[in-house]
Amino acid sequence: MTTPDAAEEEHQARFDATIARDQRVEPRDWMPEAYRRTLVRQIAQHAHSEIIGMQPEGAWITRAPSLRRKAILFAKVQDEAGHGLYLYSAAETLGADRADLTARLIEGRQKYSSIFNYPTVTFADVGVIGWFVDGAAICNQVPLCRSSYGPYARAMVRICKEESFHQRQGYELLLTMMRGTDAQRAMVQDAVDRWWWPSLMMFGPPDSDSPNSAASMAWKIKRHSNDELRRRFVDMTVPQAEKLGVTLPDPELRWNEESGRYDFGTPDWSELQRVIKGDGPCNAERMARRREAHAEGAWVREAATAHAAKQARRRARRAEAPEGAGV
Ligand code: FAQ
Repeated sequence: MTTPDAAEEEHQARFDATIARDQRVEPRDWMPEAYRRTLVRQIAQHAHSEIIGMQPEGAWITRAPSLRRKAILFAKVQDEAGHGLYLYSAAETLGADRADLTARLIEGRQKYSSIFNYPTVTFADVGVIGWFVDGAAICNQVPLCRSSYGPYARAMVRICKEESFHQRQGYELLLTMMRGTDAQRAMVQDAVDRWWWPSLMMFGPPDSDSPNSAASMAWKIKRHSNDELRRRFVDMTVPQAEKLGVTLPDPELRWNEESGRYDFGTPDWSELQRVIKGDGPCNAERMARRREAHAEGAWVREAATAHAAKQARRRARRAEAPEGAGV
């Protein structure tokens, strides 16, 4: 007879082999509890970020300068809601409950990305969010399409395709503004100055101060370290800034012949910690709006639950009724 310990070891060995072969772990498979917890944590934070991330740009929907820009912005903000929903669904395949995850967010027990705690002061911020924030999201999330957990990796494929459209619309908006007046060019440069460092912080703390990275990389949830992804973002963005005609606000930024990459300055890590802990410029406002939206949506959840119960009762009656009874 197999003892519980031996069964556990067998499960663990099968899981380790799946990871080593670069195969996917699926919801039906046994997985270590710490792997499951890490995934729920990361996927929930990611989902919360998409939902809170609707706010900074959403604030410009009523003020977009043309019908075309309004339609694009509407579509983008709706996409972020969709991303949140795919991600909450992925978390549910791990046994998490979406209502519980939302409660954790609005009670401040779960995090969301620091980047969404900065204000959108002008319409150029909409362009810079697309260029920097969606650009950073692409750098971070394309490798997550190969994450070891199947439902997360598959959700990422579609999300990345949409993020790519988001990044392009942002860059195109900025190109248009840069071809405009001096005042428009100054607005773009000002937005670049304000969003550059917070965008670099999106990738998380430096590797030396990233408690979750070692396990997440061993489990192939994360494929690259925070610092490596930050570097890739800088390498990708500098030539785009040159083409656009803006200056990135980092005096230490320069091409390194030897490494074939850019060297750059150090973000203010104390600022990242402050923003993560709730003391960023807009944390209180973002959370208040999220709580308000949740309360405003209560009737929709109640109506959907009542409708689902009615449908279930109908299905049960139909199943019980003799054939041809027409219930
Ligand atoms: N903000 O040990 P690590 C988007 C936390 S979606 C807040 O390095 P990990 C789309 C971290 O959770 C943007 N907290 O952690 C969009 C951990 O806390 P915990 C979101 C942060 O997980 C665009 C602690 O610090 N993207 O932009 C941040 O290995 C435009 C220690 O850190 C994702 O969520 C931060 N910046 O690596 C939407 C991508 N950084 O839980 C609208 C998926 C770190 O131990 C408009 N997530 N923390 O208490 C990831 O890749 C990872 O979770 C990292 C963090 C890289 C974010």
